[in-house]
Amino acid sequence: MKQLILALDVMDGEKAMEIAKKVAEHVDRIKVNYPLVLSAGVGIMKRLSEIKPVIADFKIADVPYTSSLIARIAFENSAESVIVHGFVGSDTLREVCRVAEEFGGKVYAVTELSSPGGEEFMSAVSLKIVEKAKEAGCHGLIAPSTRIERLREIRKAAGDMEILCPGIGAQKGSIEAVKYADGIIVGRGIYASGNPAEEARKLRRVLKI
Ligand code: NUP
Repeated sequence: MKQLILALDVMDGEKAMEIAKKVAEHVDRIKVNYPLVLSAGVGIMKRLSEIKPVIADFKIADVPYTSSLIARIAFENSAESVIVHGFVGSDTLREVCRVAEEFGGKVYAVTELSSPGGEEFMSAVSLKIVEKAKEAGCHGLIAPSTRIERLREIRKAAGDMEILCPGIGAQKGSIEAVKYADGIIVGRGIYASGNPAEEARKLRRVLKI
């Protein structure tokens, strides 16, 4: 079953809860990121996790020890998974996976950012990132819906690893991404619309997920 994941990048905790409750029946998981957690506090993750499983998109990108602390904070605050940058290399990837395992959590590694800048440096190494993420024990990958030809390559290299794709909606990613992805991440296209529940429902229909 392919998933629809809400990227809840609003900056008010109560607003986040309100949107999460409204869209709950149409989305599979909720992804939080710095804008919400830095504004509302880390406790928002536990509250949201009572509605849907929470992915902590902290794009962890530090030395192994510091990265392990960040991952631990995410899991201790009810995250079911964390996102780590793939370019950090094997040692950090392994350390984050080790912490995740303690909590029965999952780790997704960013291959190349969906934004245009993702092509400047990351595209050149993203297939290598796939290999390192797989070796380190990452459960899945984040890959762009904005560059379908890259996504196709990443899927080929990833085998049966889970792939989550951001970019559909505000970043003009292609809905063709759904062919290669296990989950589609949408933020502004849902939460910034007049009717988030209706938008999420429509997206499911358009994406046939
Ligand atoms: O490559 C990535 N692109 C991306 O947009 C990796 C990500 N984690 N994201 C995140 O997905 C981004 O930080 C935001 O939280 C979400 C996309 O939101 P939107 O562009 O649909 O509003």
